Amino acid sequence: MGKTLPVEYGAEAFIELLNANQVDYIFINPGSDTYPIQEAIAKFKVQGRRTPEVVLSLHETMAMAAAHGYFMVTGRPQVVLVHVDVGLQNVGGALHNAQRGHIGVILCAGRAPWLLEEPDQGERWEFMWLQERLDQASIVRDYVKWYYEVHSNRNIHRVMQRAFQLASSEPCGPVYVTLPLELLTEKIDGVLIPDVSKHSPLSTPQAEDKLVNQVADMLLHAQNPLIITGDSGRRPATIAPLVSLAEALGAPVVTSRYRVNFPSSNQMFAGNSPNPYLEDADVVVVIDCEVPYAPTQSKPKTNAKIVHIDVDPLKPTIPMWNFPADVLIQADSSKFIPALNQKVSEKMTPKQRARCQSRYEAFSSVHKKMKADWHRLAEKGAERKPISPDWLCYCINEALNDNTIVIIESVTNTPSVLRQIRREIPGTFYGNGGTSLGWGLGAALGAKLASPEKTIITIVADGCFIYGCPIPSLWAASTYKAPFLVVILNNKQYQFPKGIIQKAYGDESYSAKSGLWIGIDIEPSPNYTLISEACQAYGRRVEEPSEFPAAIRDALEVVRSGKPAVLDVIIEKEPEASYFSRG
Ligand SMILES: Cc1ncc(C[n+]2csc(CCOP(=O)(O)OP(=O)(O)O)c2C)c(N)n1
Ligand SMILES: [Mg+2]
Repeated sequence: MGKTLPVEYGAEAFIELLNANQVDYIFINPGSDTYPIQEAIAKFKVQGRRTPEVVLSLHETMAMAAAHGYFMVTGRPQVVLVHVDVGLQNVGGALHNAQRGHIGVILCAGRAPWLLEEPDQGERWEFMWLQERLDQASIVRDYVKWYYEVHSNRNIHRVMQRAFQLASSEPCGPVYVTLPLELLTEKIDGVLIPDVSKHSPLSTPQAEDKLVNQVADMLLHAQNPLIITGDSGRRPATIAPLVSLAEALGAPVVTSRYRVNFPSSNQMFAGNSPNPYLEDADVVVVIDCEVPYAPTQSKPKTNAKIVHIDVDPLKPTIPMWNFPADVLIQADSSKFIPALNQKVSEKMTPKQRARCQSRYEAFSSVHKKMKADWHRLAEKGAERKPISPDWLCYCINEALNDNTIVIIESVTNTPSVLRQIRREIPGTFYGNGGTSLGWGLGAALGAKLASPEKTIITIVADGCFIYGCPIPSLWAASTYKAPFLVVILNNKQYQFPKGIIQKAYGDESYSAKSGLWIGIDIEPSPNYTLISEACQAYGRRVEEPSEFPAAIRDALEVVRSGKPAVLDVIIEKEPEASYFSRG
């Protein structure tokens, strides 16, 4: 049974429903339709009643990225509140990121008033005719799990409860709710607060024992097993049994660039690309992956046995998802992996154990060589100017501790980040699950709000820094005392689209021969230091490789003292072993 709370207006009912669902933050960009909610929050604060805190988001992209960052750290959906159709349009690609990253968010927007008459409070302004759409939800429909417009305050509690339940049920994702002005300003007596425990997220599936047994047998008979993980580390309970399983089998584990799925110091850690191993593997276990490999780069041999484990293994939101699988299992990996680990250890014969042990030793040597090569790559770049990204990331790694969360949006320099930045502890490393650039700064803000005791570093490419709404993000970081460090990998260009031209047309292209790279150069590079200082952040440009270790130490000091900081590091344009030369 729920309970009724006294409230005077629909907007206050909305706030009480957020309270009931323990929403900590509303990331708001207001408009002519959100004022009843703003007024309700002011009233609650004056009256000493609980209300989510408000983060004024000076761009909607930042609002969504911050809610993304908050969810990825806590697993709890927050609210993004924007202005009618135009605000929703501005959320833009940040919603794509939330959808592809399985991030629970309650996205809300007002709409132009239904009525042409004056509302009870407020006014029907002239621009409201322009803001009404035939189908406002169509702006976001393809990116959300569910959408709805509240039709009556008599069931606003049901609508909001369903929104929370859907956003936080696996696979998690954003949902969208339209809040009509007439309802927010409507006088009401109270709001029914549902018993939240009766609307909890869906319990996740545990695969049948028969399937666990089948996969265990496949692995125990394998000559060359390979494990590929996507974002299984979002559930920290997967990590210890995955370590134990990989060690027992002597099976290499490839991890994605999104999460700590497997400790990088472990001897079975195989890096972040399946390409070097895929063609030799006879059994491939794919866990929680949207895209396990790119078939144009490498693919499993035709007689390899392939297992996919995912809570949503068919990926219905990806129109063509045609990865072959001998066994396609719908299961929560935090339940499946421990069961598989247990089964493998129960069934392993002494002969199999000996084979796994020798495989373990053989792969340990591969791991050691890989690490030594990576180290050499960093050392080789130590004196290079412009700064080598491998050496830069090596220095960042030296400055980290276990209390630091690293958030990356490093585009073509992601291989350097992944090679040099070692993360062992779950929840200390995140990447964007989607592809819309401009995520890193907002995500860092959300992560800092979610874990004020941690130090947050975001490593972003120069293009991403600009897309990432630096003024709104740094302003919010400073205003809401949520400081983080930004390291800009400034290659003064869009290296990725340049690489695409190079791959497509080769050295004989007009672009290559003339040096006319159209739509690529960000030169002169904007003065990111001045932008940072304009937002009460510390800013420093670093061009000398030898200066960077001291620069990051100083910048971290600044951040720990409560001020955001930005290091604009000028790096090589086309480094060795970049995204386009990956193995
Ligand atoms: C919102 C958005 N717009 C455009 C793109 C296409 N795009 C992919 S990579 C890239 C260039 C990124 O440049 P930068 O952030 O400097 O990284 P670099 O390629 O230099 O490593 C662009 C424009 C995108 N993914 N997202
Ligand atoms: Mg760039």
